[in-house]
Amino acid sequence: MLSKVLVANRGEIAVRIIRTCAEAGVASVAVYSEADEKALHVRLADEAVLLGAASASESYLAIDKIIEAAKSTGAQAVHPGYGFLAENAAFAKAVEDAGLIFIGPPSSAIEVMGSKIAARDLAAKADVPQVPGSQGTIASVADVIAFGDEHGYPVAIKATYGGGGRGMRMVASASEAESAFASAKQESAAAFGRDDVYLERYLSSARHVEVQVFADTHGSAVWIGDRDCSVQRRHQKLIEEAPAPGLSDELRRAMGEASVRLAKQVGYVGAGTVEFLVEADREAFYFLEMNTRIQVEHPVTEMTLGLDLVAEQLAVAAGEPLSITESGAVPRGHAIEVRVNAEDTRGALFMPSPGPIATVQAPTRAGVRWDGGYESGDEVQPYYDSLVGKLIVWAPTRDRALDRLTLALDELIIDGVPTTVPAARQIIAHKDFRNVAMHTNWLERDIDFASLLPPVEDLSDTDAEDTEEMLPRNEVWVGDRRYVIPFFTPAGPAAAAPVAEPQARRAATGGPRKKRGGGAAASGEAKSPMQGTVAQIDVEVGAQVEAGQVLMVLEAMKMQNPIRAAVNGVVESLHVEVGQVVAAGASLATVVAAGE
Ligand code: MV4
Repeated sequence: MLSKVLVANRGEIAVRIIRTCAEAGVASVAVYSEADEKALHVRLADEAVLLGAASASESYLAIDKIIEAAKSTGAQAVHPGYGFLAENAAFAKAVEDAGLIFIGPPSSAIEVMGSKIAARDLAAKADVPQVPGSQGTIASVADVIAFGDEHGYPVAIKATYGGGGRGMRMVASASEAESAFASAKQESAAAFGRDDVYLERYLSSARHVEVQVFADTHGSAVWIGDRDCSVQRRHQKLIEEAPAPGLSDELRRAMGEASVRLAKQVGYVGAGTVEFLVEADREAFYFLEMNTRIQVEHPVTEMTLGLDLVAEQLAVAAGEPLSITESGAVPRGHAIEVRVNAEDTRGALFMPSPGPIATVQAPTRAGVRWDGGYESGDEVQPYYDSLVGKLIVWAPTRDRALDRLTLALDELIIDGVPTTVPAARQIIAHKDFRNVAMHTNWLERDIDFASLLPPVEDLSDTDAEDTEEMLPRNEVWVGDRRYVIPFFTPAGPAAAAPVAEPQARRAATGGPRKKRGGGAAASGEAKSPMQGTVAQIDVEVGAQVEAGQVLMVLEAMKMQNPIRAAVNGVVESLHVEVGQVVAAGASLATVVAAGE
């Protein structure tokens, strides 16, 4: 077995890995940022190394610092968890080159699967079915229309170096091709640094089913169950379950065998997940992408198969053969996981709401597991993902698991921050979810999610003061893009927010609004409408700007939110830098109106 493992992550997955290390007799090294000095993963690990400032680029994404921490503590291996550097081929390579063991596949496998086009080519070679797609990256909008003419609409435009749905746009007809192509490229560039896109035939009401695979260094590769992850909002999974309900044994086996063929084709080692779209009624499945990491939702597989997948990862990394020698172990009962994020779901907005957690208390009933990253008194930081923990239930049948989950959600106590629990309760109480009538577009297309959750108006904060106050955010959809817009009104909370003003007038400015002749907005500070990260700054101090012009882009909840000038004028000052995390209401820039 390994002697010491550095865990290059934070929150619940770092805690999860450290706990298994302790069970396996493996010493653990935590790494942390200045914001995480008191974090649970730091408290639990045998040793901890400070990486740097709070921003992820200074800490959990700082490859050199992490390698140095592994060397200085004498760790033999590095576990990347999920997110951060988990699917960064350069990081895996740096770990390998430092003579350390990367707990995951070879960097070459990460690299291949990182290009969705290379992954599709490999899937074709391994005889894994997939939806029709373009021959590699496309050059222009004409390619979208030609593809739509040939294969029919809808068409999906996807980021070549993306994944997880970011940069993805659905094109319903030729008339939408131009704007979808432009915004897919723009979002891909912002999210992945490269704007290559490719095409696939878009399946509108399939389910999202993934297969867990595992391979060792002795040439053995197996598939061990599947999970349904169809319930997603803005490509964030909310609920996952195992086994995927309603699939025939033949379909499961065909998907499992296809997944193992792909894993073998790429020389895979360790835990991996192969994602598919499934049309269960047609017994059809289509490869989407392969995730080369342990996934957030791995516990539902563990609960139904009686496994510890992290322990298996450690064993494989130590060069041991897989303990699971056969594919297709039959799951026992049913497991469902709910992701619990510190988010304010009022008005179905899901705004990240970090802060101190007064109390975390998980239910204690039979068949319940809580994988948490925080204890009472800990603080959810604004710099990272808002996942507080995962509530997982197991029961002999899916119906009983849903009943148990309903009670467990009632019993879960998290005080101090709002959570996504109310949204999860609404979803699992829905008859379509109970009846396995959900699919990838169910939540966003068929369910009026906003109507399920309390409207902002009903619960708006009443601690407002002064005359100008930032109201709860509003959101506007332009095509498939979400824009969050703050409204500033003279008094009182949550008067119904207008939605019909032109974009330029709804610019993200706060502070006193000096009225000028004709009612034009005057100078002002551009304030952050939400907690987020400055992804890009488009102007310099002294620049002439027009009302509505984009000053910068704020990334929040994986969306790119333009911050626009309220007035024609000059940028007097910029108050933030790229990469900086800003709180809601933070001052971003000051624009002085022309003539002032
Ligand atoms: C698709 C798709 C339909 N057709 N591709 C989203 C995550 C990423 N791994 C792939 N995803 C999808 N790719 C084609 N050709 C449907 C999804 C998808 C999805 C789409 C919209 C809303 C929710 C979704 C949930 C899961 C998968």
